Amino acid sequence: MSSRTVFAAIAGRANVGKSSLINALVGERIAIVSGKPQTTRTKITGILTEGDIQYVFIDTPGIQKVRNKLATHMNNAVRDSIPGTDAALLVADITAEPGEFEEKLINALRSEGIPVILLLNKTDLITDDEKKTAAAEKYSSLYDFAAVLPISVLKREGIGDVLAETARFAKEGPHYYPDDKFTDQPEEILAAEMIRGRLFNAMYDEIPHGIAVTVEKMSESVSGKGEDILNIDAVIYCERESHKGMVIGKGGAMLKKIGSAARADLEEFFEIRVNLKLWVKVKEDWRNKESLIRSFGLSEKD
Ligand SMILES: Nc1nc2c(ncn2[C@@H]2O[C@H](COP(=O)(O)OP(=O)(O)OP(=O)(O)O)[C@@H](O)[C@H]2O)c(=O)[nH]1
Ligand SMILES: [Mg+2]
Repeated sequence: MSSRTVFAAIAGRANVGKSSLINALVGERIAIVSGKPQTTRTKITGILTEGDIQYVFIDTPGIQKVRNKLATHMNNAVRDSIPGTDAALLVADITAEPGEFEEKLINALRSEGIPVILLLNKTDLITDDEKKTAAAEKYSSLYDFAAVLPISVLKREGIGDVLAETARFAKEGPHYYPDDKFTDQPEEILAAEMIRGRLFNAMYDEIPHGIAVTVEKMSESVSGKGEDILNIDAVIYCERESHKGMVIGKGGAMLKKIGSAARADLEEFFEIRVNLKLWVKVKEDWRNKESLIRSFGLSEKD
């Protein structure tokens, strides 16, 4: 049987559902999802192998106005993800008009000569079919898309169509990754992101954007009862003392809540008992310090 591989970048403005989509496509929670814009900070590879075809999807941060050095790195991660891919999946919110961000992205994709599949996500939010068609028409006047698909990642509608359209751009050749691999992210990064995801979701209204999580140590041991345990030591970095206080919460309540939710996620993902230790530290203005951005694994140059 001949084998084929397709590389597809997932791009779009913040909060449109790119990370939700990569998780749905791959069938694993490899990218964190939140209702807050600018959740994803680096590019994340999700892999799906079905029969002879391997899909390599690259989730990217939502493009944004540059407010600090981290934002520049996030936008660069998008720019660096596009060249060399066989197709781009441009995700947009079907309830919103195309704007400056979409036009910029479309222009960048046009200049790279990459076929673009437009995914109009969140169809579950509109019941009127005419509105769906109107959105598709508005976008279609901007570019000659390879396909325009209305989808709802939330309802799992249209995911199969996304795969079918992406498969059209697959190229003959050996698979790039082993067939059972679903992400190229190291375990430490996956674990750190799961913790950051819980922080984002537990502190929805007050969460400061300047939060980073690093996993300092991951090691396995055996408990007194002979049970395998994964020990994870992680540090939550905040930009200010006041933020640290918020993350810890009254009597440590918030940190406890985040810790136990994150531990449950980690146990489900790694399929092993997890002993999670969390520390909270302050690194002032880290989002403007290149060395810290790099040490948190957020520099695209690494
Ligand atoms: N109603 C609805 N909500 C959705 C759908 N897909 C994703 N969402 C929600 O949209 C929000 C943003 O989802 P993400 O997947 O984090 O979006 P993103 O594009 O990766 O965002 P950034 O990483 O910040 O650029 C979350 O609250 C999701 O639950 C959908 O099909 N319908
Ligand atoms: Mg995302």
